Amino acid sequence: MGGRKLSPDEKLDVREILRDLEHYRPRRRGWTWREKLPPGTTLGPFEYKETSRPLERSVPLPAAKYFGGIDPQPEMVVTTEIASGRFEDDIRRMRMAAWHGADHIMVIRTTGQSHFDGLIEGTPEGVGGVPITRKQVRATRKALDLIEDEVGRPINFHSYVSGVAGPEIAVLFAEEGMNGAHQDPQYNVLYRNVNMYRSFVDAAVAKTLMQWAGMAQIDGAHNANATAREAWKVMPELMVQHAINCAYSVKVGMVRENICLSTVPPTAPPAPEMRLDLPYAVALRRLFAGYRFRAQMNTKYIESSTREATVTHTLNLMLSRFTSADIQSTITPDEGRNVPWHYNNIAALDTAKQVLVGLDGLRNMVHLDESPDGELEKKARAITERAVLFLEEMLDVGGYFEAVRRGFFVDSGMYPERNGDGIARDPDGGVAAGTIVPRDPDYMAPVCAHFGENHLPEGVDVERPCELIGGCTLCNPDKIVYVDELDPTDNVEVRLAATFEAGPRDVVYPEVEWAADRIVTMTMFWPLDEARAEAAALETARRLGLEEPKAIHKEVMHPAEGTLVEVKCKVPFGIDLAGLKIPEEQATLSPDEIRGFVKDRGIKVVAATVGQDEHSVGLREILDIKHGGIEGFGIECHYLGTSCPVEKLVNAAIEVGADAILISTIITHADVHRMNMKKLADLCVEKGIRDRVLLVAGGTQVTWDIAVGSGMDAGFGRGTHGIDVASFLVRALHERGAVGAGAAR
Ligand code: Z97
Repeated sequence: MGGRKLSPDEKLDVREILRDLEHYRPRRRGWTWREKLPPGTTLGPFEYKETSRPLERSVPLPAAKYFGGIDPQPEMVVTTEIASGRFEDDIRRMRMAAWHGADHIMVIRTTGQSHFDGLIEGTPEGVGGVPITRKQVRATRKALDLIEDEVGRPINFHSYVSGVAGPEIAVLFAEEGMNGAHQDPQYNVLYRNVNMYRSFVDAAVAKTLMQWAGMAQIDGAHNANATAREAWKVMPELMVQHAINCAYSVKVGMVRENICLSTVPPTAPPAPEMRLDLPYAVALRRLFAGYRFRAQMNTKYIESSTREATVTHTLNLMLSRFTSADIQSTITPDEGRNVPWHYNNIAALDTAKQVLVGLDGLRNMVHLDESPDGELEKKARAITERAVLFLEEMLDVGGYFEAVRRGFFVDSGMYPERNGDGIARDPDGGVAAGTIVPRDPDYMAPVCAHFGENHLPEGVDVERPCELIGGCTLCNPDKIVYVDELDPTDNVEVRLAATFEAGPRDVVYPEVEWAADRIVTMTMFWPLDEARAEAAALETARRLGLEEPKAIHKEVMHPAEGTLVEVKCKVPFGIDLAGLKIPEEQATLSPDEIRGFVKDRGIKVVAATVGQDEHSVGLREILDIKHGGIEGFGIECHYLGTSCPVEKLVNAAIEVGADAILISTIITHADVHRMNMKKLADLCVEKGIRDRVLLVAGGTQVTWDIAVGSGMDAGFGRGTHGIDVASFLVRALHERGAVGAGAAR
């Protein structure tokens, strides 16, 4: 695999990624924005205003088949967050995500890495979360190289720089070609109780490194949103938090193009979301013009309903289109109920793509009412004024550190109201208090881009301090010491043997999170109250022989009439691929292909239900334009009604010059459906038209084999749509060529 392009029908080989990992070097540093296309760029039948260069390989939205398979990509970078706890599983999900349009992959941590006091080397993965290790970072970046070559677009890899080991993590990220990271000293102070002075000193070091590596930085303001009891009340404070991190980053030397605000629409329905969140978004973008915006989605109010989460996300995406975003994050709709599953990452990405592309160029037609007395403007101004007053008060009391001591931040009041429940920290307390050591007059660290200013002795004149030692690890990666996982029982090799390579190679298991996790879901409606519906659902899963059933979502349709229950459980077996019977694929043609053929050549059919069969609905749905029937493709349909004698159908076929006769039967009593098919076929032979007319039978009990065995050319059962029949007709007529088309010709 190394060096050559992945093939779409080939799985990512994790062992290949791991091979020779100690010698892998990242091929670039820094963040990459999308290549925007000029407004007016066309793709398929449409013109777009806000798109970027399409992917070379991708999975388009399901509806793309009606539009020539186009897959327009929004102009903003699109994020997905992946952290199953096992990087060998994550990288496969990253590949799927890239095919659905993600070019910013965040490896989030389910454990607080900032509780670790040092950089972790040689540690196993997956214990209580996802600690960041060099091996994990390197293997992931190496896999992403392959994936980005496959889709034809650079992929940004991202994680977090926090905790007292923040600077060390920043070094690791710079060494390993990480492209972006969250970095905000306020996160340490407020949420991890790391000493505040230490946090800011560390942040200066970390930010310097991130700037050296060209990494994009995302701040931590969104955490106040997620933590506050009433998230919409922290809007003024959020602005202050953004301001502190932006100003500090600029002071350290970071360029504005790499400084991203992490913004979250603070509310969700049933709040009147847009009327609260839009003024906030507008105010923020005005106040921080020149910085980048990373639009996050609201997760605070997500519980177990993936539907509800998706609607909130859609509203959030509208907000991004009404204002702007440089990076659009996506949160998986199952985030509220489990560690996100493969297909939910993809669902979120598709939601983003669908909404952003659907709202392409919206602002050309719809303008925000920014008149001075309008609601939007008044609210935007009020939020900004509150933020400025907050900042002023902070300065009045003596600055940020004193403000934190007094519990100014994450207070549940809407400033200037204060409820006295903010997060207060002791400036002399917290993790690593008292650990800041003044630099000695001859302080010297022979490393580039970190650990501050060197005080070189008089007369020593070097361009880079590391020249004194023949290069630091940033300049000379061969100096990096690569430590592999040291735990003999929990390491990637052991896990691979237990998952990917467990059992015979051709036995497969369903999965949602990790290879061979065997998890499936079932959706059930029970005409019961919530408690009994859940119990009934779990009992059903157990009786079906499924293991470890657990209700992951319940929704009351009516307190007495019934409850929807979603259950997850484990399948106790694998499927032997050798024993699988794969039906021959009857792929449908695209609507355009069918229309094109019909337009050129014309297709006529006669159709009826036959025998004593009055069941016309199925056939009508196949024919009728309203239900996606074959009429809609331009096929000329002569419907002869119900209980039609076979003779009448054949005569009509001759009269109109039909290319096909479509019969439908639901009644199968005494094999009457087979008899009617045989009768039709025989009569066509007798009348000398059998080679010129296609015979198609349909009905709930009809199968392809039954129909063909009874003299038909095709048979269609339950679940058939007009496009299936139309595709068959076009293919069959195409195969026959111009020869003998039409019953009377
Ligand atoms: C997001 N969904 O949008 P530790 N630093 C900052 C953070 O925001 C975070 C950490 C560090 C969320 C992701 C929340 N953010 C989760 C500014 C976490 C994480 O691994 O807990 O030590 O640090 O980003």
